[in-house]
Amino acid sequence: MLVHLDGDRATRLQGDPNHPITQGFLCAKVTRYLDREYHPDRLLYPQKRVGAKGEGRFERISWDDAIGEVASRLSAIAARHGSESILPYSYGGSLGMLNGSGMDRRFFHRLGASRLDRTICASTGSAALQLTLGARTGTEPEQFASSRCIIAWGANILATNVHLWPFIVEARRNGAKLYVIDPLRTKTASLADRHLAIHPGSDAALALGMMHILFRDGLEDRPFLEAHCLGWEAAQEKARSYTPDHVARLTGIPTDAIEEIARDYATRRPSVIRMNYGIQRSERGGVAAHAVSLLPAVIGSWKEVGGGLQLSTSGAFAFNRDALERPDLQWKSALGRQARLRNMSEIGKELQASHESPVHAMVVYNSNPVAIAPNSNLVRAGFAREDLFTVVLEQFLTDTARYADILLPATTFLEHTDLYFAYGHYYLQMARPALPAPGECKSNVEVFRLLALAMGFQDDCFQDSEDDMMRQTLDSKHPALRGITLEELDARKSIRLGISDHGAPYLPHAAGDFGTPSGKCEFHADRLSYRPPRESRHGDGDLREAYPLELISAKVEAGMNSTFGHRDEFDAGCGWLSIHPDDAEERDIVDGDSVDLFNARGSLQLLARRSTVVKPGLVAVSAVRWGARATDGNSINVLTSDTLNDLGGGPSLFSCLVQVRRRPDSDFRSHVAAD
Ligand SMILES: Nc1nc2c(c(=O)[nH]1)N[C@H]1C(S)=C(S)[C@@H](COP(=O)(O)OP(=O)(O)OC[C@H]3O[C@@H](n4cnc5c(=O)[nH]c(N)nc54)[C@H](O)[C@@H]3O)O[C@H]1N2
Ligand SMILES: Nc1nc2c(c(=O)[nH]1)N[C@H]1C(S)=C(S)[C@@H](COP(=O)(O)OP(=O)(O)OC[C@H]3O[C@@H](n4cnc5c(=O)[nH]c(N)nc54)[C@H](O)[C@@H]3O)O[C@H]1N2
Ligand SMILES: [Mo]
Repeated sequence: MLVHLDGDRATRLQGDPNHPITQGFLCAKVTRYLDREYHPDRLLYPQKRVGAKGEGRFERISWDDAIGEVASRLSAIAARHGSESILPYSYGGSLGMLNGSGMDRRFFHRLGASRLDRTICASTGSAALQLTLGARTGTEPEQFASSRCIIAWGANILATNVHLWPFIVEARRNGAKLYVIDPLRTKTASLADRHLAIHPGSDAALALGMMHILFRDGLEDRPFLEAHCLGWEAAQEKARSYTPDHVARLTGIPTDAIEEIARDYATRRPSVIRMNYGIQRSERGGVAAHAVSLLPAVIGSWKEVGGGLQLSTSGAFAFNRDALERPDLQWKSALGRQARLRNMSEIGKELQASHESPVHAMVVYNSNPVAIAPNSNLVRAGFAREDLFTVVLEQFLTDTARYADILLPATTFLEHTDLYFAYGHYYLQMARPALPAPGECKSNVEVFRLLALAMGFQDDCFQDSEDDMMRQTLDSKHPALRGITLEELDARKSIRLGISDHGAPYLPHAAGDFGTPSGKCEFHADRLSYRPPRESRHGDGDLREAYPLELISAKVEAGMNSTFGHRDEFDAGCGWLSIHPDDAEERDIVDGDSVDLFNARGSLQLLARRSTVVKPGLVAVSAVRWGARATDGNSINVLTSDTLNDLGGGPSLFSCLVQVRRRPDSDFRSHVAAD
């Protein structure tokens, strides 16, 4: 992206017209990033808590005092309770490698802190790809332009992946057909040729149903299966019972649509699947992602430009992560045991004082766990513990920042140097600061460097500059990084990774080459079956009686998880519950009514909107608004479950049963237009 400057002030942000993916435009949320950059609520100085935990009252202190206090408290806690009682918590605030998984990792490794299992977003789907393909390889976005059948599977492309859309538009201009498989009629779904409004969590059944039809009609690519796949015969056998009629009952998708998508997928070639992480955020999301990721092998579409599948692209290249993160500095017990691994999706449980190995200090950066982690009443209770020492590095006073004992002001991506690995595409990028850091903001790299020095860590790596760190990271044997230097990045900013020769289309599995133990695409037929999630209308009977509606709290165009929680429009957008007119009628709810959305885990106050974006039995709320912006102080995740799903230790955010009730005090029934 380009930053237009007037002196040292930015006047406009723009997509780089010369960038093959950005193509001159930015997404809805970042195009207005300057309002965030210069927002009066930016945190500008280090602060120390003076109010109660969570109250958000602080007083300004100096950086020297802040770093001194954090270092001495962490040292004391490590000495008294062991270093594993200290936990870093970070995720998607920055996709920069230095500020997201660089100096911070070195610091916590050296400290001997508990390790964080970063599962909140993508670990389930990643594990599924690993199982099927042996790597997280995926079709290049550019190749979508050559596809004739595109399936967006649990992928709200227009909202969350808008830079793929121009390629889809181009493909459709050439006659491609777009299917969207999503329980919600998202904007993406409403623009599809056919929207399959699947029951949440039933994707494995649909994938097996498609397999059934492909094999039944002889549409499979037998040579590809025979040469490059393992276990497909057993999967074919498994798929036999997933007849279109049966699958229609399991998924809520009409039989004719199941027949149509399977036939088009096999015959309108090349055909490609854009699976996104929406599909794996349910109790059985791992099996679902595994089942879907087998389909390209069944029809042999990995051979074609514009075929295959994309969930992730990150398995096609490898940086020198060891040099960047320095896992060798880690604490190990005399018996070689590594520090405890704590799952970030279970942070509520991890923070309970009664835990077998209690956490006594948290350092949070690039994340807002009080808002975004499931079962947030439990998370909040953990953060409220008086005996928990909490440090938060933030740009804004988020729900989590309110619980900080020491709150440190962070730079934005416009103000620090970083290396950005390719997410959804195959370009490596580097950015130098375009703008000066306001007030006393510091980058994560700088803060962890200062902390390391204050704690007396002598290792040379804590003296490294950002440039040192980038050179170390680029120093990889992986062919995709061959010849890419910091100098070249400085000159060009964005460089295509060497994933194919001379810029030829990237076809990772045209001739097999799977990274699995067998070297083949692996069909794990033993796992391939459909069981309904417990938290679904087909699941556990008792739960369903009390909480008959399924909640999906998916992402929106205007937000980035909870990052833009300070914006009024985003905030207002997340205050609505979409409920089908039939379900609203049954509960005497009209547009604009104030309602309680609740289950056994929590309750949330919202405004209702009758809408056919959801089908009967389903409700939807946009995610994730800060609790601090809601009248009752609650984020949507008071309702979501911290039950882990079936693969990779991920959360089951989208398997969530709820009930809705009109609030007794809802006597003003405002007139609000239905959407
Ligand atoms: N504008 C914007 N862009 C973003 C983000 C953002 O918050 N805002 N977040 C970024 C991040 S962190 C991520 S991980 C990606 C995620 O990108 P996506 O995976 O596209 O986003 P989600 O909203 O998690 O889920 C996508 C869709 O899955 C649907 N879904 C829910 N349950 C099921 C199911 O059981 N089966 C199927 N087939 N579909 C289901 C939801 O209704 C939703 O429309 O987006 C990134 N891009
Ligand atoms: N109900 C529900 N819950 C969800 C999801 C959902 O779809 N529905 N999505 C899940 C997913 S996919 C994800 S990835 C997680 C995301 O959860 P998080 O990773 O916590 O993402 P954000 O809410 O965007 O919060 C990131 C924070 O990092 C801060 N930040 C940005 N850059 C920097 C920096 O350079 N330094 C520091 N110190 N801070 C910085 C931002 O100000 C922001 O407050 O949420 C998950 N939770
Ligand atoms: Mo995510």
